[in-house]
Amino acid sequence: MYTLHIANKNYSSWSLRPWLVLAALDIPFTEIIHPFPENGVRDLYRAFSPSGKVPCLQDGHTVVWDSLAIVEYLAENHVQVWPSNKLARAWARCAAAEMHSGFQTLRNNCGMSCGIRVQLHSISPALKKDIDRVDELWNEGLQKFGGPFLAGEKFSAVDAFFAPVVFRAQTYQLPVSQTGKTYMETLLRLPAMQAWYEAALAETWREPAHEKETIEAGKLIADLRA
Ligand SMILES: N[C@@H](CCC(=O)N[C@@H](CS)C(=O)NCC(=O)O)C(=O)O
Repeated sequence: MYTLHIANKNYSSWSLRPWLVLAALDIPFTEIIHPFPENGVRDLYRAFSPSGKVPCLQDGHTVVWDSLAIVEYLAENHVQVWPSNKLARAWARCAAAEMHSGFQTLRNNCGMSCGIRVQLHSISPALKKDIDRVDELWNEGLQKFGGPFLAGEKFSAVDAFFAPVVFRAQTYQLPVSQTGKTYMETLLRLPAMQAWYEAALAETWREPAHEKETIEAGKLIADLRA
């Protein structure tokens, strides 16, 4: 049985990716949540994760850290992690890798906080560029492979890599195309996404650094958390 170490569901965008792969594909696992300490000292993650970061997967004596490595590790045992079609699989891996290594402005300006709604003060050209590229990728995948998921009929790891953006787009009402909005609805309706969202809303932990980051970006319109 896999054990996945994650942080707060409200904030931890990296944790969401492998968690969603496991949950949406019905792969049995146990989750252990390590809330971000309020004093910002995160060395305690070193107790179970070599990088001192989450997510981190334990499979018996094997420890796998970093969301992309975890997903690739899972793919070795579960063929449904990536699309079965070779072209779709190549595209899905490219899009997931691009998300994993880029979109710094989107990440910095629109920190994930599932349970709040924020009206951004402004959208800088750099942020607009990131949003437009996400939307372009979504449109490309949906058109090429027929939807409703990015690489075709079935949910796969590439959807998991964009799941945090879907929550960010919901929180900050990011401007995406109609096709992008339809894709967001598809992902938000996924039972595993709903389970994550409900758990995020129920959390009562507040971590000052994340709270500050989200409020700095704009005006708080709603806080739906417990
Ligand atoms: N590239 C890593 C990033 C992991 C990451 O930054 N995780 C954050 C939480 S969402 C973390 O553990 N931060 C703790 C710290 O930086 O001390 C991945 O894909 O897993």
